[in-house]
Amino acid sequence: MKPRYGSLFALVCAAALVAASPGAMADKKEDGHMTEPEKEYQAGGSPLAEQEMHQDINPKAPKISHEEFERARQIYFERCAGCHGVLRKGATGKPLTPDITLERGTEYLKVFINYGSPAGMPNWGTSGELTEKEVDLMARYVQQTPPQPPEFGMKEMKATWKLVVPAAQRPKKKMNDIDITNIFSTTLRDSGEVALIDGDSKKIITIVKTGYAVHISRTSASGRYLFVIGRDARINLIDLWMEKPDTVAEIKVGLEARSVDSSKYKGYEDKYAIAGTYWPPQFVIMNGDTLEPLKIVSTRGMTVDTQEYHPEPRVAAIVASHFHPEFVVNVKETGKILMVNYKDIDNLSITEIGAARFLHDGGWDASKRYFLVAANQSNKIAVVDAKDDKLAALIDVGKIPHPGRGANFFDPKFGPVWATGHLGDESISLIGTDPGQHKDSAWKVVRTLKGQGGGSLFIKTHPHSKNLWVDTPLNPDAKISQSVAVFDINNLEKGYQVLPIAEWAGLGEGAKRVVQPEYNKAGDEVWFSVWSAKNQESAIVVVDDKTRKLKAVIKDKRLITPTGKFNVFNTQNDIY
Ligand code: DHE
Repeated sequence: MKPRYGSLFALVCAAALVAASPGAMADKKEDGHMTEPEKEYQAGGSPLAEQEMHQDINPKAPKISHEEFERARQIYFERCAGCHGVLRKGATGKPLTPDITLERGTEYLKVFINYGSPAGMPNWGTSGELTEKEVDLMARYVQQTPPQPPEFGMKEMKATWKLVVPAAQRPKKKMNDIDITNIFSTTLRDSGEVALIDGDSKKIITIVKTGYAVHISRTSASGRYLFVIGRDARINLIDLWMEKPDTVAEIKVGLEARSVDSSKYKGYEDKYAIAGTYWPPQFVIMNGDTLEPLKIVSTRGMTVDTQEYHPEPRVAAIVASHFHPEFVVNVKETGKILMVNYKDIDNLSITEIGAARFLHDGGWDASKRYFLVAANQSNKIAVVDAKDDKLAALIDVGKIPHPGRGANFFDPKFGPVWATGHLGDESISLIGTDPGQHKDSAWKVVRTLKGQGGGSLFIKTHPHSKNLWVDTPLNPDAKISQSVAVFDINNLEKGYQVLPIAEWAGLGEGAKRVVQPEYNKAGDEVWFSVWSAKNQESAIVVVDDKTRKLKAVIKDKRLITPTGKFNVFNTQNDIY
């Protein structure tokens, strides 16, 4: 084993040296380390840090006191679990189970944690994020038996379920004079709230308290209800018909989560809701207008490629099918897409489609028959045919695709395409999506555009627009992370124009990352979040889509860390 350790050690140290030179620090991607914003993104805190877990003494592991174990456990869930998994079985990061870590030993692990690795492990010690003592502590901690957070079944869900306003006591018609179809449900990430912003007046209608590090909003099929999910797996059901829209039901569906949606198939509008959890690895089908939990299904099982058992396959994106009474549930670690038919939930039928690891986010093509989802660490896009419930294609794209819901438009040369940007490189892949009329282009990357740089999270257009917007909030260069690139769909060869969105916001100090373009209902305005830290001012910048000129800046001291924005109409109708 020694020589292998030696060469790995050399690699790690070489990487550390590169990272230490000022030039390399400016673009740490060159040496394989994660950039600072990327680290925050991938290794964001998990609510499991606060969860009680049992320490199991492993006689072979180095000594660790109970207090040290608790401190290390907290660090692990705040920094490491996002990549290495709750049970340390590995996800985007390598597995860290005792069979591996005990063999490596404390000294080796310390070097690794301190300097990071060219494969993407952040340099926790040399970056100053962890002290020397903490590095030593973490090296000893990862050799202990991983503690397991508790399960969360029907009893626990029911205990957290609150029907704030029963359906019968809710308004029979819309009680406000807001155009609710043009509301933007805006994630206020670090205050655990959403701001409902009137798309017409650009004023905050109300702020609703939601879960911890709130993540996404989705709209019910009728457009009346909003579902908001926090990382702590708390869901708020907000009724937009109320005089002042507010929570009418609430539930916690696990200990950590990211995704929620509701049934959209004809005849089942607003009937069911679904949420997927990171921990426990499962999804739950609920009553659509009360959030009463009805059916929980585990996602534990075999991986698609090596066909090995995985104990914690997290649920990533979920969408509601328009072709069948089904939810499309994307399971990250197994790389499987589950078509969950809700027609008879007592005799639930699930079609399991093998795709690739690790499934993350995605969206429909323009016809809403095909769902395209990023298998991010495989550098692929998987395409599911939601009519025939089959895998239509697995397509190689750029490095770490990250589409959000992607962007659909008509390419003058190749016909209908769906596009994704990438976290790992500057490319934008355009995939043909029409196997009927444009057979030759279907499920192929027909064009690769060059964007501003890596660190892209979201891409957007609108059927009424000629613009394709690509953000780059995780790029290490502030100039790039604080601006956005816009392409002319009818003249893609021309390249992009850069708009200095953060500058337009006129804010003071701050990261000012420009994130997630979102259209208004009419498709003539694009909204961007200018995302700074919790204690700094943030804003939303509204751009006129036709002229690409600044239209409005929304500032309010309540707009704390705005990130995702979800226009009710566009989200309801899957327009992107
Ligand atoms: Fe997200 C969507 C998971 C970090 C903003 N994010 C998603 C989805 C998943 C996911 C699975 C798809 C949900 C769906 O469609 O049902 N996100 C994760 C993570 O695991 C990750 C990497 C780390 C974490 O600890 O959570 C992560 N996400 C972030 C952020 O740091 C972002 C940029 C800011 C924030 O608010 O937290 C962020 N994620 C978003 C947004 C969407 C999203 C805005 C929805 C985009 C859309 O247009 O639909």
